[in-house]
Amino acid sequence: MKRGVHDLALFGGDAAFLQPLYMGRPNTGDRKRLLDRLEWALDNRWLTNGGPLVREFEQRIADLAGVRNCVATCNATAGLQLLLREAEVTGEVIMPSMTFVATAHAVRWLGLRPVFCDIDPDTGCLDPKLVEAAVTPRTGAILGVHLWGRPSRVDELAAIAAEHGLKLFYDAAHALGCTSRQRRLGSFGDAEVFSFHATKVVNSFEGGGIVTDDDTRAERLRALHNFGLGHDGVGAGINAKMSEAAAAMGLTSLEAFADAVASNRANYELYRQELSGLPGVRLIDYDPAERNNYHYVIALIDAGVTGLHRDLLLTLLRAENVVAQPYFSPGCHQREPYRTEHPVSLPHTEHLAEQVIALPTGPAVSREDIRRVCDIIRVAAAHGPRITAQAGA
Ligand code: T4K
Repeated sequence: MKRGVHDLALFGGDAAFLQPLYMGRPNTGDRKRLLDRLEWALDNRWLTNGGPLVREFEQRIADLAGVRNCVATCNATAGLQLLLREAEVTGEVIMPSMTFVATAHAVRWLGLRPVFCDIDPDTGCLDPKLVEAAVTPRTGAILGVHLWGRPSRVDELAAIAAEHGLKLFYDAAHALGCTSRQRRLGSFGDAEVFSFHATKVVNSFEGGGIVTDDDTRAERLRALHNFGLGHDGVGAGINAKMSEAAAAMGLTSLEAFADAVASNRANYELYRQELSGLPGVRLIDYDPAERNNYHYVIALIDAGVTGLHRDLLLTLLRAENVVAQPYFSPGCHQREPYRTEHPVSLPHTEHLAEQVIALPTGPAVSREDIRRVCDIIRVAAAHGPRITAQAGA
């Protein structure tokens, strides 16, 4: 018989955490700095349409990515759409399925077809060999994703794009402050898009940033995200601007970025230490030669070894008030409308999606919290088959 979440509590029904422990807690920075900025914007009576706080935020993000231009947007999904629209991409867009569904929906919403390509299991990002094989006369662009801030195979993808005359863009939603061979993510391909959603390492409540070295592209994007005004050549634009309130939060969160990365890294290392040697539970690695923001602590749960499926572990954690997330499962190709419209089998993506779990981290999560989360995982993994039988799973 299937049981409710609370019947599955491992610690005698007493919640291990009295308050929910979330992954994705916002990095809000210094509240006084935020409120001062908001006051300043109100006094200034300039609230949106390329105000001074947005301009300052754009400059800081461009500097961080090591590029000439950043166009701040209302979110990253709209940023991806603007890029594809500006480049007049048609037909098919080759992309991974192992990503948040926003990447695929951004493409589909424009009437383009996402062509899902399997990943390189070492990186979780597009496998260039399979990208090459997926190119057809209908291909309009390649859209890579730097999953969890780990870099895509940027050189190989650039070579494929150049050979076939394709645009190459990156969804860099997770990748602020990360590098590929010491070069900042954000500076590859024709352009990249960061997300500043509340749950990201730097947040502007909602927000995105398109970064590119191409001044003409940036100028056209700037017009396109403001109804196309001021640039007759771009056609019909839309409203995808960032507000001054969002930029106030973005700038404040950015001031806390270095501290957030340091605490994320310490959290990641503690999880690693606590879970090391636990059969069937493995944390994904970050290349020590690269920079990463360590924003995601991703554990892979091998049910064949633990006797406990990832979904049941998520339920057990939830019963103890720990809100972890299956980022990203199922893969986009297994979600509607894609699975009905264009069924495809992607073995590496499916294998990874079956195992993945994003654990609570961020500046609001204490070392004691992490030890307790790991206690729960250890107990669950030690009794996997029995718990599975009891849950009727
Ligand atoms: N590409 C990639 C690879 C992405 O990961 C994303 C977004 C995008 C593109 C699109 O970027 P945007 O257009 O959003 O800028 C969340 C976010 O909504 C989404 O932005 C993010 N990726 C995705 C990974 O996560 P949900 O539906 O899973 O979020 P939700 O509400 O379940 O929250 C996740 C966790 O964060 C929970 O444990 C609660 C906690 N949380 C959340 C919010 C909003 C907080 O503690 N405080 C908060 O304010 O999608």
